[in-house]
Amino acid sequence: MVEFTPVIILTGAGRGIGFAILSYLLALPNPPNIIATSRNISAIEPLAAAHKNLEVISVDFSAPSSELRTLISEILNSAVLKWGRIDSLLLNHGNLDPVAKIDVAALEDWEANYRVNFLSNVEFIKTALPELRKTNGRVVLVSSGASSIYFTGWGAYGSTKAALNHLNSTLALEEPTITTVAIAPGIVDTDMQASLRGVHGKVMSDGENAFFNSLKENNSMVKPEDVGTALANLALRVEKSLSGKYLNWDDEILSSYRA
Ligand SMILES: NC(=O)c1ccc[n+]([C@@H]2O[C@H](COP(=O)([O-])OP(=O)(O)OC[C@H]3O[C@@H](n4cnc5c(N)ncnc54)[C@H](OP(=O)(O)O)[C@@H]3O)[C@@H](O)[C@H]2O)c1
Ligand SMILES: *[C@@H]1O[C@H](CO)[C@@H](O)[C@H](O)[C@H]1NC(C)=O
Ligand SMILES: *[C@@H]1O[C@H](CO)[C@@H](O)[C@H](O)[C@H]1NC(C)=O
Ligand SMILES: CC(=O)N[C@H]1CO[C@H](CO)[C@@H](O)[C@@H]1O
Repeated sequence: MVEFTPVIILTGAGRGIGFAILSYLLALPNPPNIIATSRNISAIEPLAAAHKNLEVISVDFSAPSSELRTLISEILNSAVLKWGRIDSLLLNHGNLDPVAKIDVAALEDWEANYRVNFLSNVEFIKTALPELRKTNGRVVLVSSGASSIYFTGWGAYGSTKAALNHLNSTLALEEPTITTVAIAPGIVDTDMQASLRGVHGKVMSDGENAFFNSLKENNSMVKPEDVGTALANLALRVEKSLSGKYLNWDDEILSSYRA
């Protein structure tokens, strides 16, 4: 029996996979307390009126480091003030841009992507550690197959996800009381894929475009609800033995989290 209500920080909750995660958590018979963030919160802000266990915060993680530090500590402080603890970080936000070949790479664009996809995660973990140690907490990082599969123009995105994978082992090594996993969600039918088939198609090769287009035509992408369920359950109860691992969402070892 759990005699407290766990507190989950969920990022990128406004649409796509994060929205599916939030919907799953809110529909549980005993839902956790949740702080949900996104840049655009118009789809989720109304939910907070109906769910006392939900607080919604609008935040842009491309902000410079000094601002990022303040933004993240405000989010975490808000959870502690309201509910007295933090049990899980489910760091799902992510941005594909810039999709551009290295010969035209703009350092500023790569830097912004590193703040969003990687540095904000480091700052979240660092700042939450004192609370996560108290609760033997969990960190679920949303990585990508693109950390080790290479597509034309994806250098910034893929390398941030590879860096995120590295965090899993370092954190697992340094913080034995916390359970960390990095999960690749597969190719999921969200706006991110729509942008690949749209504007970003200009950068990729014909073969790469044909691959992404045929996934859509064949209706063979992962559904956000399916991967969202697995990620939500990992945030609620990932087992210690998985700590430090980088896994595909459909790995056999995760079957009990997908149900
Ligand atoms: N879809 C896939 O095929 C796929 C594959 C592998 C990995 N992933 C990963 O899965 C995660 C969720 O992706 P998705 O497919 O659900 O993408 P999505 O539909 O594009 O949603 C991305 C989410 O991240 C938030 N976000 C983006 N940039 C942000 C910023 N600068 N500051 C704060 N929040 C920001 C977005 O907020 P706004 O709504 O306000 O923009 C949105 O909530 C990402 O980490 C992505 O890299 C996706
Ligand atoms: C914010 O999200 C809403 C609802 O999902 C959408 O209708 C609107 O266009 C979005 N706004 C921006 C600036 O992207
Ligand atoms: C989509 O279906 C076609 C026809 O069955 C097949 O040739 C192709 O390999 C499929 N594409 C993907 C990405 O699964
Ligand atoms: C992709 C990656 O770096 N995964 C690592 C996550 O952590 C485990 C355990 O330390 C390593 O075995 C993986 O290589």
